[in-house]
Amino acid sequence: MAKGRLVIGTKRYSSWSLRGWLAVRLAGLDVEEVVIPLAGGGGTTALKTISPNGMVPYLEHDGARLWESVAIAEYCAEQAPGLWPADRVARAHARSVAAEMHAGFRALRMAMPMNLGRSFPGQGRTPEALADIARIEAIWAECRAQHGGPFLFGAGFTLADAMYAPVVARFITWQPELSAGTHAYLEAVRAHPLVARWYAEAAAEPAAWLLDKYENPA
Ligand SMILES: N[C@@H](CCC(=O)N[C@@H](CS)C(=O)NCC(=O)O)C(=O)O
Repeated sequence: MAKGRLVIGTKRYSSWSLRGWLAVRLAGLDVEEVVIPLAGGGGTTALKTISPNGMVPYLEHDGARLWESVAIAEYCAEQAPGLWPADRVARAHARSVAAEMHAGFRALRMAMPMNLGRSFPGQGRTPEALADIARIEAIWAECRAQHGGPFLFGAGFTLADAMYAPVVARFITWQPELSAGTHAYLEAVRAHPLVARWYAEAAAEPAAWLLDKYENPA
């Protein structure tokens, strides 16, 4: 029997769920996966009785209860320490860029929501979103220059990559102008087996879960 459960939202749209799911899968936790179709905009009533903050991801594992993707990520790193870089200085850097993602880039998240099944080139380019994109490209370039790529901290996919995986998905969907180095990083993350699996499972979700606000953005 599984040691708990991971509650997530619609894979096509739920960027925070993707972060938590990647952390849990990278750590190899034995948990049942429960997918709740999102209503969008915080209106998913089913979550109010499941998750303490009414949001996904939410993890129950071996007596522990965790909400907030960053708390789930840190818990997973306790179970599998290799999810952060081994070097102390690199680990500090990885934690900082992961925390910056968790705390920020709201303009990008609002202007270019995650939708794994669509393509919206040229749309969503508000000045604020473009400023967020510039900062993200600078973070990725610095990390990859220091650690050699293809991921942010070298050859291994860490929790820093998990935190930015939904940004990769946004860039693939919304196609802002990006550097060659950023494109190389998008390809590396998109090709990771867990990311590929998430995309495939998103594509198999029922059509009834589609939300007009994300399929036909203004
Ligand atoms: N700060 C939270 C954000 C979680 C969040 O906003 N999750 C969204 C889905 S991506 C949610 O649960 N929305 C509830 C809803 O749409 O009803 C985290 O890091 O986990």
